[in-house]
Amino acid sequence: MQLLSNFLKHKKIDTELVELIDTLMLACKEIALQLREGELAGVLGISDNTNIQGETQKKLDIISNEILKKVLLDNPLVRGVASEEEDHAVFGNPEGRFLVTFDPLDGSSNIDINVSVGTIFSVLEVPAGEHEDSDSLFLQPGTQQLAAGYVLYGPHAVLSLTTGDGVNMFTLAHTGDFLLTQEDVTVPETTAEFAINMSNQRFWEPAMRNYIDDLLAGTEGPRAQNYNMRWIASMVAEVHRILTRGGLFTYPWDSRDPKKPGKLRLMYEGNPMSMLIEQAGGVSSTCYQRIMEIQPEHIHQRVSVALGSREEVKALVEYHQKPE
Ligand code: AHM
Ligand code: MG
Repeated sequence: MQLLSNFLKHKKIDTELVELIDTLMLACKEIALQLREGELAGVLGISDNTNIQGETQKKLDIISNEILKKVLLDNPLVRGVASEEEDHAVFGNPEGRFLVTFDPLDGSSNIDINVSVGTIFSVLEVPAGEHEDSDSLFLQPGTQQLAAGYVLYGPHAVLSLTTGDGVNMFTLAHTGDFLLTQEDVTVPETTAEFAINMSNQRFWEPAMRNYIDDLLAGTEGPRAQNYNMRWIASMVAEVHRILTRGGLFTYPWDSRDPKKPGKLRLMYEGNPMSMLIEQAGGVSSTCYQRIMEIQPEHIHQRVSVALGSREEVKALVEYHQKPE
């Protein structure tokens, strides 16, 4: 089985990018170790802090964020990092070439119940020209990503990675190496499985309500097949399922906070997951536009997300094009 770095070298990926990915994996291995011991390491439960989005931080949100920040900023290739858990971007080497955004521990509401969580990351390049250190360096559409991926900390830890030439998966071995386990992952074009938090139904737009009603009608309804539903409340685990066997995942806009375009964050969740899904042949949309074409206005921007199997996401988007 091939080592991650050998695989990337064989694919002739830019050697600096390979080095950066190795650095990211060093941090993720440390996070995996912290997670493994749970209660024994005293890392479960909430902290006294809230993040910029007003969410209470779990102890492991903070620990994972600190590990990623430290390990990445120690690498001179890194100009700066932007994290879901930091108010503003944090900067390292002024000559660094890369910008990294991350959600250090996605699905952290699941930590205390020992359900899968993950680290999501996206790599951008510092734009050409003279720029001062500021959040604005990161405000690039998802189409500019050089690489994106996640490490899912489940029964085993798995990296799903794209550098813009397909998606490959690597499993963390007991030796501490990530080994290639799935090459050229593709999302099946059709599916009969969807993922949405149904408890928010009364807050959705009519188009989303109509679409889900039609799925629930099964063979009796216009979609003419029975659908199965899953909701893990860890996007990283839902996307892993979709990359593995297809499906549709959506966290749509809802009227609980009409000013926010959704719950998920464009730069830490929307863009990296969209790049993975598109690179595996799937579709990722807000239901109105391709997520990766959105020009971000601020680093913590939210976005409505619908991604997964090509035909199913297209069907959902069509519901949003029909007049009400
Ligand atoms: P987080 O980054 O704070 O963990 O929030 C994002 C998570 C996603 O992983 C998941 O899809 C969603 O929030 C679950 O939300 P809900 O609790 O509304 O089901
Ligand atoms: Mg998250």
